[in-house]
Amino acid sequence: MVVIVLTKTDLVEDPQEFLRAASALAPGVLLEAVNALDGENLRCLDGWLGSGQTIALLGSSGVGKSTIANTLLGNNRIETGEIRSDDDKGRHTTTARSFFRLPGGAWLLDTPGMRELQLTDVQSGIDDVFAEISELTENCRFANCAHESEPGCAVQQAVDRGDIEAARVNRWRKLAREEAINRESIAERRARGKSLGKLYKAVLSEKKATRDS
Ligand SMILES: Nc1nc2c(ncn2[C@@H]2O[C@H](COP(=O)(O)OP(=O)(O)OP(=O)(O)O)[C@@H](O)[C@H]2O)c(=O)[nH]1
Ligand SMILES: [Mg+2]
Ligand SMILES: [Zn+2]
Repeated sequence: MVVIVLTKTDLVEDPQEFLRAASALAPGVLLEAVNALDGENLRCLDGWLGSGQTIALLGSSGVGKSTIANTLLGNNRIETGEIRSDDDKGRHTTTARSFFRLPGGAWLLDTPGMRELQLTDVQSGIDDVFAEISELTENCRFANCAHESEPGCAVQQAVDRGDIEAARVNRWRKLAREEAINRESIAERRARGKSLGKLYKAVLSEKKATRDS
């Protein structure tokens, strides 16, 4: 489950315009807008922070991931960094993943700002977010349709009719392609005998260490 959290509402007059832009990118996705410095304001996230939940904060450097974590934790134990004044970008303050147990019982993973988002195993997520497009693909004439310029492509026809925005189809195609490439390279990596097991183990032992400390 993905929730888009817009931060820094206190710095704009009307966050509505940003909420609208975000929801246009991904119709149907859950959205919240917060002032990450204000605990009361973060109460809107409580629904995802119950006992037994594990959540990860993802986003570019400087957006306020660690600030959200600090406010939820009720202290300032995680270092945060002012954004650069010249280009408003973050300074990559957080450099490693870390796990925290929140007062409400959830586990929170703070992560370094993304330089690049790599997708893996997200086919079902793509199908959810672009449900209307993946449904259409079932009507393409060819089972292996690339939805570019094939005859009888139901996706292209929907674009031509004006039923779907071409830009949305492009975003979908880009993600689908990236997913396919990553899926392939992961399969190769696994075949070479490396596994993600190490990473999972590290996360689990960190989780355990935090719980025991
Ligand atoms: N006014 C305001 N400032 C915020 C808010 N959220 C974060 N900030 C500020 O934005 C700057 C960056 O916040 P961080 O929490 O360090 O950002 P981050 O996403 O953890 O960044 P990296 O660790 O570099 O990936 C800090 O100066 C925060 O105080 C907010 O909702 N309102
Ligand atoms: Mg951070
Ligand atoms: Zn097609």
